[in-house]
Amino acid sequence: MANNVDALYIFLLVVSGMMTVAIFTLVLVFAVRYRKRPGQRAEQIDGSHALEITWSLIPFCIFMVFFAWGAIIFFQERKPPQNSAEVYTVAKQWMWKFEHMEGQREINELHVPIGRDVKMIMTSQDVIHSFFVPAFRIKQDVLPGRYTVAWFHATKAGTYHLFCAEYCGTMHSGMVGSVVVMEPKDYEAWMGGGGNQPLAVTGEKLFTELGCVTCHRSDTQGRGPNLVSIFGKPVLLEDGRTVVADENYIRESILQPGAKIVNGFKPIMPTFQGQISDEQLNALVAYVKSLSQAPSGQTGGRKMATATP
Ligand SMILES: [Cu+2]
Repeated sequence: MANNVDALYIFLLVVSGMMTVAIFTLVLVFAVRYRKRPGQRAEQIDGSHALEITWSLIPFCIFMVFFAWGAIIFFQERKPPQNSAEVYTVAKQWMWKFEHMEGQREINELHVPIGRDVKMIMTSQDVIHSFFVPAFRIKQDVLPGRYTVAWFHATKAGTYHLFCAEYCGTMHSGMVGSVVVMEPKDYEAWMGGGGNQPLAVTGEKLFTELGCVTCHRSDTQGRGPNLVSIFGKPVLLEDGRTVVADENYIRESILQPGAKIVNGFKPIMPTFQGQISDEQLNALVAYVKSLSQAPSGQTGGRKMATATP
């Protein structure tokens, strides 16, 4: 992606440079060539449609190239590929907290392997931050109260700067870190240590502890919707709207259960706003997502927790 961004940027620079040179050259040439001479009078010109159409159409076409090229890159950068490795990210004054699906947690350092698509699912615990890795040419605001997403595919081993690119308070300039890109075998070795609990398993435990499991059952008897295989699918709401069950939808349904009531259910779920941390919320979202993953998915198709009577 970085190469594409650079190519567009260089194209913009070259076109701007050429236009600047052309304009200044013409200013000088015309100033000399059409300078005032004794006895000469100005001639009235009534305009030329051909000329006006030409000087409108050519710049228009050039700008449309900027637009189309930029839009293509924009959509590529916005849309993480399916089956990306996911990293849940919580930004706060003034640090970056990362949690891998396998359960590894890191602060201000993010380890990733070469050649894998990595999707960052990010939220903030306080103010607006911005996830910025200049070497990858990605910058994405990180907001409190919702998820934003960025993704990258690292191609070269090394350690790359990570910055917060949104002024977020006194120590904003210290909110820096690094992305460590490793050879796959080094990454496996790094991952192997620690014996961490996968995020979805943490989520499953919370799902039981918080009592979610008593209403959200995998059979049809539950007072809440069955959550198996809902992720990424359209959900029909009580008011007739249809929304896609993405990360933000699951997040909102936990924090503001009344915001989007699923068709056929009653607004009886209590809110968990202020009662669970962003990390716990991420674990719950990861768990609900894991209920929809094919057995070949990264955490394997999980079965839904069942309430013990
Ligand atoms: Cu910040």
